[in-house]
Amino acid sequence: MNENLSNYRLNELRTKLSVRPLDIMLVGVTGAGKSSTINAIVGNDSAKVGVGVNPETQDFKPYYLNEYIRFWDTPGIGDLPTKDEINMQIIGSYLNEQIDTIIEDRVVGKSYLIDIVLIVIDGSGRDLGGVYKLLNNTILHNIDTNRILFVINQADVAMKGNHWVNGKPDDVLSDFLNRKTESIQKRIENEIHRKILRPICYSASNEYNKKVLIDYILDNMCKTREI
Ligand SMILES: Nc1nc2c(ncn2[C@@H]2O[C@H](COP(=O)(O)OP(=O)(O)OP(=O)(O)O)[C@@H](O)[C@H]2O)c(=O)[nH]1
Ligand SMILES: [Mg+2]
Repeated sequence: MNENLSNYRLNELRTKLSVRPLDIMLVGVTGAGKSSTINAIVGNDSAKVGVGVNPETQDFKPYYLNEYIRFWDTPGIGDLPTKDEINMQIIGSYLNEQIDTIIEDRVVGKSYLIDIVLIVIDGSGRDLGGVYKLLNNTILHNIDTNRILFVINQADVAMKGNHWVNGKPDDVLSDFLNRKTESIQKRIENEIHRKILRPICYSASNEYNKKVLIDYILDNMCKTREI
């Protein structure tokens, strides 16, 4: 529990990432567990976690895992429609923000601030309406599909807490999670008319599969950042 990940794959990051940190923005509906995910990875309680589905995070804030990886926490969608509109506009402007690329103190060009959008889905529910809203209203207009990743949190309560044994899913829950992942992938592909990578499942509050989550992010950002 609470394994420190700040040195995880560090040599690889050090040799391959010559410029600024990888920036990963977590988005999703309120209560999906974006802030909990950041806390599980970054390893302390720096991102404030809400109670149940009450909206908690109100602003856009960066959290460093180490000097090479930075996560951005964002407010969840599904609160007030007017607030959702504003937050989706802000997400769009972050995705379009370009910053100087600096190598050895020299500006060598411009690149997007946000490298990857991580869409955090609550694995305990079925409703993908908030995810579709985010995709259709802002994400798809502002970033290439190959820089969007989908992940499923709250694996522990996917079957209402049943079949979660000793900090991991038993065979019944594993099978359920596999089918759920496949179904979420297909539903999203139908909605956006594009192929997506098969999502992975984890549990932020149980720290289950958090290395799988980091691997998933690092292994799939190779196209843009050559990891
Ligand atoms: N059982 C379970 N609960 C979780 C998990 N991840 C988060 N939660 C709980 O879900 C609730 C919401 O978590 P947050 O991390 O605040 O969710 P958020 O997506 O940041 O929410 P907003 O900031 O409102 O957008 C809290 O009560 C968490 O403890 C998980 O993996 N399993
Ligand atoms: Mg939050």
